[in-house]
Amino acid sequence: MENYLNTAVDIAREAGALLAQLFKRPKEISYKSRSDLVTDADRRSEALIVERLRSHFPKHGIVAEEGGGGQTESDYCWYVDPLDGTTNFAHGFPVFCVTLALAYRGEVVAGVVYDSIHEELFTAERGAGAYLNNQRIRVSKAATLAECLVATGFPPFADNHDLNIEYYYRFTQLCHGVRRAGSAALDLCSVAAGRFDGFWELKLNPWDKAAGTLLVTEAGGRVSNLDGGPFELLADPVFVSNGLVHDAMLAVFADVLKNRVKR
Ligand code: 2AM
Ligand code: CA
Repeated sequence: MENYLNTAVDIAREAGALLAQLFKRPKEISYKSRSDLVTDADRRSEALIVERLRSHFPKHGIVAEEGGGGQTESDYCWYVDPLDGTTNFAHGFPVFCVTLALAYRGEVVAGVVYDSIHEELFTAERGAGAYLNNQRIRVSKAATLAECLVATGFPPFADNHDLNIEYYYRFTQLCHGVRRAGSAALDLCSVAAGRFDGFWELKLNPWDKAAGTLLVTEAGGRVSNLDGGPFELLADPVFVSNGLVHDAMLAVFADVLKNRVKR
């Protein structure tokens, strides 16, 4: 497993260096749909990552956001987001990353998230802890909502997810604040590193959350869906916390939902 992780780290560093270089130049933006933009950097980063993964692990499956991967018969599958935070990248806001995760029979066993602008490398292997630049990280110790900083995310144009505005509003009243930085993989790492005490997002793809959720659990945090049921990589939504405030946050989601249904 260490070999898989080391290779993933090398690839993430190489792709991250490419993104940092392209970030300084004028961006070429195109649209997958009205609300889904993509840049030349997404495609170039993905081409690099897929090429490297194929040469190291020719039998492994690859699921990559821009469609460059391919499924195989292997028990091993890589989930790749060549640029998480594309909207930030396109606008010149320096919050984005590369993320790769390896799943064995559907369970994520290793993950890497690399923020090349701030030179922060987050890594985790199942059962072996979570690390930031090779230093062990742990979730925060906040035990009440009143002392929490939490985070969420919205799809561009917040298509069909207006309920999240209500969660956002409610948590703004209950804790230090709600951040919405625009890269789900980095938000998850911020929970793992104890910067945020909780994070949820209603609609994400598996490549956005595969590595980051492993980071959180390996840092001692808890992951579930929004009603406390089991988290599933291939389903929505995702909710992570330091564990200590998990139940209190679940109660807020339930309360918002209940009051909304009544209206
Ligand atoms: P991306 O930058 O790789 O597209 C924003 O909070 C998060 O949502 C980002 O991680 C972003 O990933 C993701 N995202 C962007 N557009 C999305 C969409 N249409 N559906 C689901 N997730 C999306
Ligand atoms: Ca992406």
